Amino acid sequence: MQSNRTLSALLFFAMLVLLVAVPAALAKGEKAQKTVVHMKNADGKSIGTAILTPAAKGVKISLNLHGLAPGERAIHIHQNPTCEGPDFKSAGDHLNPDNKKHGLKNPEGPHAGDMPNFNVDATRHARTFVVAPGVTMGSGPNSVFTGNGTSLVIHAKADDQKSDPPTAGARIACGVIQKPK
Ligand SMILES: [Cu+2]
Ligand SMILES: [Zn+2]
Repeated sequence: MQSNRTLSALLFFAMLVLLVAVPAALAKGEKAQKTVVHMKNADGKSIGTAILTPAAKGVKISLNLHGLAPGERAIHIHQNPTCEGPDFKSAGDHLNPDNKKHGLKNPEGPHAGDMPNFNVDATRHARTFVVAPGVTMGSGPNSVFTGNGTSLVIHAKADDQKSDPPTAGARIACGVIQKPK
C-alpha cells in the first residue's frame, strides 16, 4: 500500500524534526537564562563565581571558588540583592515567601532559599555544584530574581538543615543575584 508507506515516512520525518528541534529550542532557552554571580569575601575580594542555570527541579548552582577554609560549608539564597561586608547582614534573611521554618530536614520547612551544604577541598577550592530545590529562575515569589533580585551567601560552618534559627555561623562570602541585562 503506497499511501501507507508515504504516511509512515511522513510520520518518521515529523518525529525526527521533533527530536532534533525541541531539545535545541529548550537548550537555547536555558542558555539565555544562565546567570553569573560574582562572590566576594568579607574584605570585598573576589573568591570566584557561581553560575546559576535552571534544573529539572530548582536551580543548579555551579561553584568555582577559591580561598575558603577547607570543609563543609552552608550556602543559601538570601532575600536582598545587597552584599555589604564585612558581616553581609544587608543580605537579609533566607528567601522565604511561604513563611516556613529553616532547613531541608525541618518538618515545618524548608525556606525557598535553603539548599544542601558543599565542600571546600584541601587546596581551598570548591569546584562543585549544589541544587537549590525551592527556587526558580522564572517569575513569582520563589524566583531568585524576585523583586530586584536576591543574594547567594556562604557561611563559616555547615548547616544542620533543621535548626531555626540556622547554626551555620558567620556570613563569609556573598554575591548579588540579578537577572542578566
Ligand atoms: Cu545563609
Ligand atoms: Zn533557611
